[in-house]
Amino acid sequence: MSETRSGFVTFVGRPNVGKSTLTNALVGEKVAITSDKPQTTRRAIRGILNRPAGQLVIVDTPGIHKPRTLLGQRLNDLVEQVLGDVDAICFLVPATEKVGPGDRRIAASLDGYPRARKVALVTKTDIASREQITERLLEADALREDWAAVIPLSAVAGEQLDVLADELLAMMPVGPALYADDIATDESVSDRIAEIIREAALEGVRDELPHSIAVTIEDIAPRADSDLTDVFANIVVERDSQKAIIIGHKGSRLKDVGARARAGIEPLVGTRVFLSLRVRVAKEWQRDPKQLGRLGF
Ligand SMILES: Nc1nc2c(ncn2[C@@H]2O[C@H](COP(=O)(O)OP(=O)(O)OP(=O)(O)O)[C@@H](O)[C@H]2O)c(=O)[nH]1
Ligand SMILES: [Mg+2]
Repeated sequence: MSETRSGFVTFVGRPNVGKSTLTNALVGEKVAITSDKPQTTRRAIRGILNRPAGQLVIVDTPGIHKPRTLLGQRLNDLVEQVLGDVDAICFLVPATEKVGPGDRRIAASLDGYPRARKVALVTKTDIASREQITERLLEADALREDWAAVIPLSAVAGEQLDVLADELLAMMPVGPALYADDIATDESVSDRIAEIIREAALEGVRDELPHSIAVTIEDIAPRADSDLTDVFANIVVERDSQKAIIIGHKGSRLKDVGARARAGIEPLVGTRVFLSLRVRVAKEWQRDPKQLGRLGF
C-alpha cells in the first residue's frame, strides 16, 4: 500500500469571511453552523475529510476580531491555541471585500507559528467579478512572502475545493488516519444540536442580539415505544427585551425557530424530534466569567 498523509489544518480570518462554510463544503456535511452574522463560530470545530491519499482534520475557528467582551477575548485566545498545534494554516479573505487592517494584522500574526505551512485563500469567487478576484489575489499574495499557495475558490459553488484538498494533503506529514474514517466530526450530538438551535435562532435577528444568544441542552431522551426523541433546550439571552424579541408576537418567532431547528436535528438523531425550547435571561453573560464558564467558554 502507498503511504498516506494526515494532519491538522485550520481556517482563520475575520468574522464572516466563510471559514465554516468552507469547512462544511470540504467535509461534505454540515459540521459547523454558518450565518451572515459575524462571530457565528464560538468553538474550535473539527471536520474530517477522508481521501485515498490520507486524512485532513480541519479545525474551524471563530473569526479574529477586536474583542469588546470577555467572550470575544476568549474566542481570540482559542484561535491562538489552535494555531499553535496545526500543520497548515489557511488565511481567508473574501474576493468581494478589499484587504483591510484587520486582514493585515491577522496575516502578520501568523509569524508566531513558524511550524505551520501557510496558504492564502480568496473566497466567495462565485459572487465576485474577475477584476475583484484578480485584485484580491494580488493583495493577498502581497501580505506574506511565505505562502505555500494562493488559491481562489468558492465554497458555495464548490469551485477549486479539490485543488485545495490536494494541496493541503500534500503538505501533511506522512502518517495514518487520526480519526475513524466514518465520522465527519468529533463534536458530540448534544453540542451539534445546541449549535443547530443557535443557527436557527440567529436567522432574522439583528444588531447586538446575535452575540447575546447562547444555547444549552437540558436533556435528550428517546421516548419509550415510539420513533420520537425529546430534546429540551434553553435559548439564553442577556436582557428581557431580547427575550421578547426571540419569542415574538404570541410566540410566533420562537415557533419558527423551533421548526427550523427540528428540521436540522431530525437527520442527526435519526428519529422524529419533539423540541421544547425555553428562553432564559442570563444578565450580561458575555462579560461575566462565572456565566461564561457555565456556558462552556
Ligand atoms: N456567495 C458565497 N457566500 C459565501 C461563501 N462562503 C461563505 N459565504 C457566506 O458568507 C457568510 C458567512 O459565512 P460563514 O461560513 O458563517 O463565515 P465564518 O468565517 O465562519 O464566520 P464566523 O464564524 O462568524 O467567523 C454566510 O452568509 C455564508 O453563506 C461562498 O463561497 N460564496
Ligand atoms: Mg464560522
